[in-house]
Amino acid sequence: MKILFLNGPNLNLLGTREPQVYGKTTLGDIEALVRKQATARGASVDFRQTNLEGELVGWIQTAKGQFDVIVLNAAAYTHTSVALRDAIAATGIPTIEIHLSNIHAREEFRHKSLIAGVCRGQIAGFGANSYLLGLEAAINIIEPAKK
Ligand code: CA2
Repeated sequence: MKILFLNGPNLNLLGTREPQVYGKTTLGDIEALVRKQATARGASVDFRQTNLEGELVGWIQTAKGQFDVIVLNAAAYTHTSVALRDAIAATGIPTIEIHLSNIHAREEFRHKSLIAGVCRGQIAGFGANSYLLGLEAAINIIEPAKK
């Protein structure tokens, strides 16, 4: 089970600015939590962040054949990027959209996600736990729970 976590612009600032909105946990702390849970669940994880839209597009394109699922916090590009949407659709790799905050309870411009329609689903509003829920959703796509 190979899962690619991608993080968009300004998420490198987590824990250092606006703690009232995004909490005090850094992206490094979140990565450590994700890695710990992934190890326990037998999954391998690649965890990346960039401030560049084109770099995200490139990583999504080259994930084909390398990863089973992408878990994506596209940050502000969620609301603006047709290029990201097209890249997700083109790879065909199941992609899970995640957000720390509940984007639907915030400013109107954050309510619209341009990538939601090409993602398997969206997890938003659970802080750092959105990443762990994203990991669980990814594992469940790769190995569906038996009923
Ligand atoms: O809630 C989320 O995870 C977001 O993807 C975060 C983005 C925002 O544009 C989306 O609407 C929702 C912002 C990430 C920037 O994070 C910062 C962290 C600390 C200080 C400043 C920005």
